[in-house]
Amino acid sequence: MAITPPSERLWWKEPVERAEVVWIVLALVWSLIMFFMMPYWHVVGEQNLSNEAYRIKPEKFAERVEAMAAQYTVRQEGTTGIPVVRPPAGGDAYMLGRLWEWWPILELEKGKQYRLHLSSMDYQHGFSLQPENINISIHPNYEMVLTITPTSSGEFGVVCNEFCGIGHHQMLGKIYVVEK
Ligand SMILES: [Cu+2]
Repeated sequence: MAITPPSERLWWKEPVERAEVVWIVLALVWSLIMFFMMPYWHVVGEQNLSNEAYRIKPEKFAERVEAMAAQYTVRQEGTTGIPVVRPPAGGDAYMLGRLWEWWPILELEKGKQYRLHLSSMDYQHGFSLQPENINISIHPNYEMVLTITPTSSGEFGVVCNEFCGIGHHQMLGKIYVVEK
């Protein structure tokens, strides 16, 4: 029975079974490979974002997004009334997440670098850029800043991939990348 002590009191002094040693070594080697793959893929595979995070109040962030929209809106998206904003190349671009939209729509220039600021007004949202598959979690009170350079032009979708309530599936945004 397990609640009684082992019959051999010095049970830890027994030699480890050979097969067990093999498995421990295999697991150790594999975990070390995975450990070093993380920084390796960050540089070579370009799989992780080199993002920065800052504290910011949602009201403050909303102010900045609205200031950008007020200054650089170039048109409205169809009949939706959603502004399409074209921030200056090389500058700051803002997008906010809230129940249930990514706002506003951005228009960026191919080959130009931008500082893309992302934050949430309410709950946790996911910023998933499709079809590029760039993903980052977005939280209220934190501003995530990504330094990005669009390498291809076209229309890119932003999908929320953190479940955020009844309208989660409708939480979409858009980024246009245009050639100069
Ligand atoms: Cu969401």
